[in-house]
Amino acid sequence: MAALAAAKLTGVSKSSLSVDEKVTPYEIVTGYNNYYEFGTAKLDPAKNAAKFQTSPWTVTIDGEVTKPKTLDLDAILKLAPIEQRISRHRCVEGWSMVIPWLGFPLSALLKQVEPTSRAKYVAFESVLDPNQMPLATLYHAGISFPYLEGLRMDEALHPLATLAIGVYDEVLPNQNGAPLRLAVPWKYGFKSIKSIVRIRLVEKQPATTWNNTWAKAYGFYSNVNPGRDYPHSQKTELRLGEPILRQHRDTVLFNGYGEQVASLYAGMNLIKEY
Ligand SMILES: Nc1nc2c(c(=O)[nH]1)N[C@H]1C(S)=C(S)[C@@H](COP(=O)(O)O)O[C@H]1N2
Ligand SMILES: [Mo]
Repeated sequence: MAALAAAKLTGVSKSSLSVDEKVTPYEIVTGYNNYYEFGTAKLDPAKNAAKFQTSPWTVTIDGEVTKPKTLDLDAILKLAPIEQRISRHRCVEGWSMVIPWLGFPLSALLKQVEPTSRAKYVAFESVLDPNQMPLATLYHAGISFPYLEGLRMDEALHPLATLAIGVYDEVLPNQNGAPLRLAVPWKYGFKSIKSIVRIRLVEKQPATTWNNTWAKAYGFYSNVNPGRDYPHSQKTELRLGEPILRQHRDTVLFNGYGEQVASLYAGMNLIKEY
């Protein structure tokens, strides 16, 4: 039997939030991945997640909300028009890409549950299925599972905080976090949590995986910041898929999205509150 072709998404509009930069080739975006539940080497997720079952899928959204909900993927896809959002992606490891996500603002999902005034943060949780993810253990990956992430409420409601359901012109490949993941382009890539099953609106800053693992290196905010070197220099990055002489570039504060997001951090010391 022939392999099923990836489902194409049509009727997509172009977001004005896209960057005008050369998009990273498909083979790199979908072949060079971090998804530790499926192994820690860059080529592992594409191989090991190939048979991961993403249907049926539900996301439960609860906590400090008036209308807690469990939505299936079809319901989520109907919440807002699907846009192409071409975004920079900067991993804390020092490489970067430009990824054409398909999705819509995370705020469209959060508004559904009517957050209360006590909702100050949003906590996200990835799927954890030991049967389908034998490598998702502290022993194999060096981090604990389920993978957890979080945003401050105002960050989560920012129009650049994207709920991605596709990449290029198709539904998300499993290795990219099918069927839905975050893309928070002004922060290091590990904030962009994959394969989300639970979202909780909470009063206090939630625990997050990489912060739990090594707090001195990985802060809750983890905004891209060439001025804060820990755990190694973050001043430059390697843009994957570019000719060798053009690969090296200077890393920019907030990954180049300062004009849109700097006001979220007015009055904060971004070296101390990293
Ligand atoms: N659940 C989960 N989400 C995750 C990760 C992970 O290991 N598990 N890796 C993060 C890291 S470090 C990066 S750089 C991005 C990579 O996304 P991509 O493979 O689609 O480029 O996913 C992030 N989201
Ligand atoms: Mo990353």
